[in-house]
Amino acid sequence: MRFPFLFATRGCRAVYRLHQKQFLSPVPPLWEHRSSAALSTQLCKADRSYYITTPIFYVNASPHLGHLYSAVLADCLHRYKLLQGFNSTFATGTDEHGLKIQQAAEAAGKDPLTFCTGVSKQFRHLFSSCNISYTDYIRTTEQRHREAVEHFWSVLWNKGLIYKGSYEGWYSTQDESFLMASQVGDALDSLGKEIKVSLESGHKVEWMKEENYMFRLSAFQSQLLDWLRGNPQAVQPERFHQAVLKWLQEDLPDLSVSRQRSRLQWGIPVPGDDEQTIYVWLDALVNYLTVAGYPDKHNQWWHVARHVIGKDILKFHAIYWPAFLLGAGLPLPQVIHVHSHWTVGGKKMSKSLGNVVDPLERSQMFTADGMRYFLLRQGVPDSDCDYTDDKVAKLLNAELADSLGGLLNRCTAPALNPAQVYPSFCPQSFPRAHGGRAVHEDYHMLDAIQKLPAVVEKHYEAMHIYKALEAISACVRLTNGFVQRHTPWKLDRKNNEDQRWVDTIIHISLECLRIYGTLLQPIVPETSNKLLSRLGVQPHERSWAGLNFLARYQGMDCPFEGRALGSDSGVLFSRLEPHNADKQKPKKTKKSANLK
Ligand code: ME8
Repeated sequence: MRFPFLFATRGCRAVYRLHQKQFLSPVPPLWEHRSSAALSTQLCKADRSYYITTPIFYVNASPHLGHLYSAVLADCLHRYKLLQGFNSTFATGTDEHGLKIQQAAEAAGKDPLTFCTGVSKQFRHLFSSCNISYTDYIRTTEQRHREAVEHFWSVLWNKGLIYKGSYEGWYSTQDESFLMASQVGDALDSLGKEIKVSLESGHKVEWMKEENYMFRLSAFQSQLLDWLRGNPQAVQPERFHQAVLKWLQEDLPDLSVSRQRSRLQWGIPVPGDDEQTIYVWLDALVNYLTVAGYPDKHNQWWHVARHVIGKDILKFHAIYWPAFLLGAGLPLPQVIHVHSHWTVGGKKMSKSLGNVVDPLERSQMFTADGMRYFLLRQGVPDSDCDYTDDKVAKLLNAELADSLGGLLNRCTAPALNPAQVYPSFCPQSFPRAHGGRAVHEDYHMLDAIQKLPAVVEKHYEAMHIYKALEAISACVRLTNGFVQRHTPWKLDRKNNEDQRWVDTIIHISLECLRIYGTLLQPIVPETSNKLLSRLGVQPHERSWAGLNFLARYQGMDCPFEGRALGSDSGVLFSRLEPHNADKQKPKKTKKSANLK
């Protein structure tokens, strides 16, 4: 055993160096891609694949708000990359093996597969109701996944990275996680009995002693440290990167990667040993490879993998998973995007507290776009956020209904736009040099909107979606301010000069709206579609490359000028009445209900 292990480890190092080089080679920002056609073609050929995943969700209970949040974040990144012309694959699905699921099925009096199929369908239904545009929905009970896991196990085994040993220590079934003594504390259960719990999750832990298979995790400590130090963007945001580095400086014992079949039947048996079941986390993590086509067709996608995960599963993704991959000689994920949690009433959602927010119900109440907008506008990856229905209603009314919807309504209303067209821009009214009818603030607005796509791109890339939305929202306010400042409804249409100025104001405002609609597609696909259709923007004109704000101001032709608007299909986003929105929660005082 010893020789192949040493050999394998050296082999891994060689593979790792190769990939690290790939990690370290700087990828030019996307706006540089566009600055040179030749470079762009070259890079696009090499870099056009994008692969984004959500965690696969446990089917022991129905989906909650946090699950939708992970899915919406990943969906937003996927849609954004598609707009940029990338070939993007987006995987989500359900994690169906393990003791926790076995026990939940038993409690429900169902056989495990029937139980899993039922809950997995609920996730699928939620995701389709919320326009989560995944390209693959994986269930770990599928045959393709079983084959991938068996192959992956055999690779690790053949490299001498798995050995038979015995594990004695704490185990949390809720987290499906092994814990060291330092990670365990005392607590009282609901009957006042003393129990041991995981300090991190608060879930009950039990002492277990078992013969099982161990993975040589300890052998990867320094390679993992090198990977993280050499790739400061590998785990984002920074605070989570630091957390992983800290863990890696502590003891990193070998990891138990199987359970005795007598205790855990609901899982994939260890190849060649029917007495053991593969540890559910090893099984689950391999789903990312299964979707990519592992073991023989994964090359196109695997080297560009990015995982969106919640902070609770960081250790599994940033330590165990990269170690398994290094062991198997596979590239490491490009980025692990970590997000924080949603709390309700300042507390973790839990059945016992009765504060679990049902995302399906909320998306029916606030619309799918409404929930997507709220989660992405208010969710901050760095820190936990508290959910209330009241906050949702206030935010959506202010930003989608009043600000964005109001702007569209003003500029397309027959009173101001009787011809129902994208009117002409008059360069004399709004010259590049001052001197027309535009004032200082108007130039400031044009400048801000000109820069907006690059700002949004930067934030989308870093999964700081809330910052992108903050920037868009600020620009919408600027455009509303522009219209308000010039009160086009007061101008005299019979006067040619006034008429040209009115047209110019509307042209600019519609151009602003076109930019907002295009940039918002990954966030609120239905609302954006409605907005862009009303402006007469065709589906092929909605990509990132088509953004080109206010071409006429830059002396170029504008393809929209003079074009008929699309038909009016009603208000962009209906205002929510507080009594509808606040169905469950007691009325908040004005102060506590303030938006962030
Ligand atoms: O951990 N706020 O599945 P899971 C925000 N099957 N996001 C939350 C959240 C909250 N309060 N609670 C959960 C598992 N999430 C494993 C994953 S992956 C190979 C296996 C989100 O059903 C968050 O992304 O417990 C978390 O990581 C994910 O749901 C996992 O949910």
